Amino acid sequence: MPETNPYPILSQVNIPADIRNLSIHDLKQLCTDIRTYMVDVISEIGGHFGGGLGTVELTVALHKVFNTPKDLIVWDTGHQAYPHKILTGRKEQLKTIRQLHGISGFLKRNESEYDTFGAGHASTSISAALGMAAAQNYSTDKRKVVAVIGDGAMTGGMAYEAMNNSGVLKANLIVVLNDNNMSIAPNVWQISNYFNELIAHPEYNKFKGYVWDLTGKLDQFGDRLRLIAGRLENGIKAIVTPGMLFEALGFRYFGPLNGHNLHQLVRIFDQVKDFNGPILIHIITEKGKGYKPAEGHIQRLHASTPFDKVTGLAYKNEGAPQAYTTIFGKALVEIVKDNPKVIGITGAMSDGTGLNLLQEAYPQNYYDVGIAEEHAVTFSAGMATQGLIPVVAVYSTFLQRAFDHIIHDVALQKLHVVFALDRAGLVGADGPTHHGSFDLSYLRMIPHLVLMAPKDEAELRNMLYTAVQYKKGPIALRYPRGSALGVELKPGFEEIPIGKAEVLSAGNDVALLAVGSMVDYVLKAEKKLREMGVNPEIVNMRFIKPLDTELLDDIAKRHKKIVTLEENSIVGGFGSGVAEYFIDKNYKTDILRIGLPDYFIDHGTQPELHRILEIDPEGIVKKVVQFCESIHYTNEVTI
Ligand SMILES: Cc1ncc(C[n+]2csc(CCOP(=O)(O)OP(=O)(O)O)c2C)c(N)n1
Repeated sequence: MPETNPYPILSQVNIPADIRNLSIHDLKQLCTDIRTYMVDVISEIGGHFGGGLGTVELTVALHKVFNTPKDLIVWDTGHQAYPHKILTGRKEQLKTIRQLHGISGFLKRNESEYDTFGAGHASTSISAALGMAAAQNYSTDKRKVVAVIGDGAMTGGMAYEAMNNSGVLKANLIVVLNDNNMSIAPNVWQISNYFNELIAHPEYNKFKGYVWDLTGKLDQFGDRLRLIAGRLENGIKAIVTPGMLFEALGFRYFGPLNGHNLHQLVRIFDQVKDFNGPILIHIITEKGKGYKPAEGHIQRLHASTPFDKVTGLAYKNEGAPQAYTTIFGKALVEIVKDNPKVIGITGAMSDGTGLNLLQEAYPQNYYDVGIAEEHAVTFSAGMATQGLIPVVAVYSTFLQRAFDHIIHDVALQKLHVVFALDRAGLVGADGPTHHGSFDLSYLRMIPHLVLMAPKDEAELRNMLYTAVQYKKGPIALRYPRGSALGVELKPGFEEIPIGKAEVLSAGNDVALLAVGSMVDYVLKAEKKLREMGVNPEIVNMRFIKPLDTELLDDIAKRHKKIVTLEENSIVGGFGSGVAEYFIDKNYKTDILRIGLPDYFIDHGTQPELHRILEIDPEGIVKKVVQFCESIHYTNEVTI
């Protein structure tokens, strides 16, 4: 029997031009093919999933109606753009997504001319698209610009700043609001609740059907008429209200439409694409659409490691120690049990940060503020003024958003806010938008802020406890993505003296000063170093700020060679702090800083990236031995 092609239409499509002449019937089959292909590929290799399943019809409709790549589509965040990648020349490459040297899991300008704007962090699309739309004023060959933003990303303040500015500029910009009522977890968007109530309203549905039938026959004037008719209709004032927020900001609002009705999407895009001024098209979609396990799953398989296609369940990593995230979440629950003034705050990342455990145990001590990291920080500052102890649990990369808020709202007022930074260091498959490469640099410079990094999960627990006890001002701890080391966890907590390091091994050839994840790697490198005749003193510095200056003074007396190790950019990080201290003290010491280089690091697994950057135990041995030899050599020449 001849094999049936599982993707009959998709196998004939490589770029958007291939779909422009397809019938609606074939386009619908194309949507089915894309879903099947996504399930086949992503179940094998893992990746973002639910969002993309929800944007299949939207992606097909956009590329059918708009003349991409000349016309510009800006995807917010980018995790939902797998169908876009499939349709824009990267069908085969999808099999390499998020892998070393493979394509990125997000949009990347240097990956494809169809990726108009790089992203990974949420809520940037309308601003970027507005900039592109404004740029058309300087061009004779004008492009149309479309931003696609999810309801989750709409909880980020910049989306509103951009909409306000769009209205002022009267820019020719189409915003598609992809509303699936989900962020990663169920969304915390107040406006969404409002839409839902309206959409569920029987009068709304009755009227909507009537108006749609009538106006559907009236091509491009139909939608406008629909709004006007809505305003006139007696007793159904609610019908015009879904769009009123956007209309107040200067947008013409269309919707809500069924975002899985391809025919309807093609028609609305055709109708509005030549309109002037800002347009907002509100579509309702379902995250995980078309794949039963995702449709039924609470997080709609937002992202997953490889999984069983039938059940949707991720294959288990048997025997791996608990993740740092879980250790943190459990420790916080224990702390809150004894101290109800401690409050956990997340920006739409409850599972990602382990705060879901707090949410389950003590919901009244838990806040999800939406994808709004700036707000999360200032909200916490406000809480701290009232004697509460907020713990902002956030990925290192996303806290970058709130830099001014940490300085202006927290540190300047010496407020006791605890920052628990997950995913510090290289995160692996998510790549440069998500690596936590900079927190030691951007936090170390802030006055009054205490900054710590645990060497293992036991120390993480104690540092969290220490941070909660510390009443004098802001205090942060940062820990890596993934499994912890599997060390024994003692019941209870111990307070760690602020600014005190821990000497782990004695030696007199070189001092290896490490923080966080690098401590374990240095200990793994130790044996090899000693075998090679290098006797290192090994220190777990614990504190990046304040540094243990008493110990550093002592080390400066005993060592001529110092190596600092951190999983952070070497620019402005822990090593820079040590070097600055040594310069200020006029210590004549040679310092080698090992850390992340001063460029953006692509995606790959954590071990792959550590190996390539030579910050794994083998790389550390190599660098330390070279350093010791080169100093030795230099000294000989000088003498
Ligand atoms: C600034 C920032 N904070 C947090 C995240 C993590 N994050 C990635 S996607 C996502 C949910 C996005 O929801 P939505 O925009 O509705 O898209 P959907 O996945 O529902 O299609 C979150 C919170 C992020 N990417 N950027």
